[in-house]
Order: sequence, then structure tokens, then C-alpha cells
Amino acid sequence: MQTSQFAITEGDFRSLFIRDVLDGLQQPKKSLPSKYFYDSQGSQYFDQICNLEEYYPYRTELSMLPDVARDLNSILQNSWEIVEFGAGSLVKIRLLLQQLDNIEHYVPIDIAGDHLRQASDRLQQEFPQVSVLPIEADFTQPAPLPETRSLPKLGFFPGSTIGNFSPEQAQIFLSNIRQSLGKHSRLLIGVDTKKDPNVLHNAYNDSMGVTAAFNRNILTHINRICDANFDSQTFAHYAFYNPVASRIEMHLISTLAQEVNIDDQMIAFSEGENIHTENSYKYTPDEFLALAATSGWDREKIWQDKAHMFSIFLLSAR
Ligand code: AVJ
Repeated sequence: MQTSQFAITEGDFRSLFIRDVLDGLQQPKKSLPSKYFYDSQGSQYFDQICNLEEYYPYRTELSMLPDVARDLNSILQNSWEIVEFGAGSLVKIRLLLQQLDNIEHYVPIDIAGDHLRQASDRLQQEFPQVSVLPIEADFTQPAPLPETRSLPKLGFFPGSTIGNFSPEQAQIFLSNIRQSLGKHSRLLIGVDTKKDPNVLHNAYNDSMGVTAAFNRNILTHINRICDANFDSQTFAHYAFYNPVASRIEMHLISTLAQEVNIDDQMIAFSEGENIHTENSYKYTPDEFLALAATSGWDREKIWQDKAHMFSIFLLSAR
């Protein structure tokens, strides 16, 4: 398999990482970009989160995909190309490819290049009739798609990852992919729904403390890459549902006054000061459709599980 021409070097990654971290921590209200949860340890914690009883989104979406794929197979006529944003371990795409007869190309985009290439090689062997064309890139940045025969494109964005963007950022992202996927494209997107706030709360406050470890691991990741000296045990995991903003907020709260060195800078924390590490927005189906409509995407079909814990939308480009 070829290496992508868009691959970024380790040095680039480190300097962008340091710049993002210092930008976030030098604001009066400290924050960190949630994409930095995902080093290999963080990806392992995330996999553990997906297996938790309290964390319903992953298993609910997974259980819906076989039905979605069956319905989709009668909608998608002729040849299609699937482009997946933030493809991870390529688990969900299998449930689609098992039932879709008309997929010629599959283009998974993910920032974790080695992991992506290994998973792509395995997928290629399982589905020899589909050309698997991985791209190592940060899917939040516009990146050129491979020059393939001009097939109509189905974007795939599962997991409610869209919830990590603010509604304004989500609108920009959806418009951008509407542009890059082109005319006649469609988008299959998984979105977490609004529900009993106690259920939402528990999904981000699991009894085993896996989400807490996942949250704190962002500091360990910063230590390793940015030459920093966070003591992650001095930060408390704090996650709650904010019904006014329609989002789960995750924070790390310093339990003492302390100073932390990052690269050649010093960042001071007072006791009780927070770092905002993640938002996870929740949408009613109508709210999400209204947002998508402002980005050039029209409703084609909606699937929901019986308990309305999760929603999957098929949108078509206007
Ligand atoms: C991968 C972004 C969908 O927001 O629910 C899980 C990440 N954070 N537990 C989410 C996450 C804390 C997850 N997404």
C-alpha cells in the first residue's frame, strides 16, 4: 500500500500539538482539543468505554447498522464510493459492506496512520471486491480525496463524533464535506439523542472509572509529546450534562494550586481551576435535521432504536 502524500511528519505533529495545547491553556478559561485524547492508550480506553454497560451510544448504533445496511442496499443503485471520516478500527464499515452490493471504493480517513493501514489491509483481504484506499489525515481539516473514477460518494460519519463540534463548527464541517463529496452525494451519520439527563450523566461517569482515566490520559499524552510534567492524579474528572447548551461537558479540575511546565512555558493552576476537555452535543432528530439543512443536506431517511437512545440519518446533497 502506498503512503499518503498528505502524511504529516512527527515533527509537524509535535509542533502543532504544542501550539494547540499552549493556545488552549493560555486562555483565561482553559481548554484542550478533544482530538488529543486519542494516543494508543487513549484509543484503548475508548474501546473499553464502548464495552461499558453505562455507555449506550456505541452498542446501540452497532445494533442498528445491519438494518440500516439492508435498507441502504435498496436505495443505493449502481456503483458507489464510501468515504469514512475518523474511521478508527474499521469495525462499523464491515456491517455495511456485508450487505451493500454496489460499493466499488472504500476510503477510510484517520489521523492514526499505522493503525489505519493495518486495519485497511485486513479489510481488503475480507472484501476483495472493494478497493480499500486509506488516507492518513486529520478529518477535521479539508483534505483532497483520492482521484478515483467519478463515482457518487456516500459519506459515513458514525459514533456521534459530530457531537464533539459545536453546532456552528458542525455546520461548517457538514458544508465542507458536502462540497468535497460533491453533487449527488449522500451522508450516513450517527447522532446521539437528547434523553433523561441521568442516563446521559451515567454514560460519562461510569462506575469503573474508565471515562475518568480516558479524560486524565490527555495530560499523560501531553507529557509524552510536549515534554510536559502534569501529575494527572492531581486533576479530578468532572463530567455533567448541561441542558441549556444541550451538551455533556467534560472537565479536568486541579485539586491544588500548582505550576506545570510544557515545552519551554509554565502554566499556573489555582486550586479548583478547570480545563474543559470535551463537549458532546446531543440533538433531537428535528434539531439535527435543521442543522443539516443549513449545510446543504436534506433528509432522506431516519433510523432510531426502539428506546430512542440513538439516531442514524441518511442525508442527500441538495
Ligand atoms: C467518540 C466523541 C462519540 O462524545 O460520547 C466517550 C467520546 N468521551 N466518553 C462521545 C467520549 C467520553 C465520544 N465520541
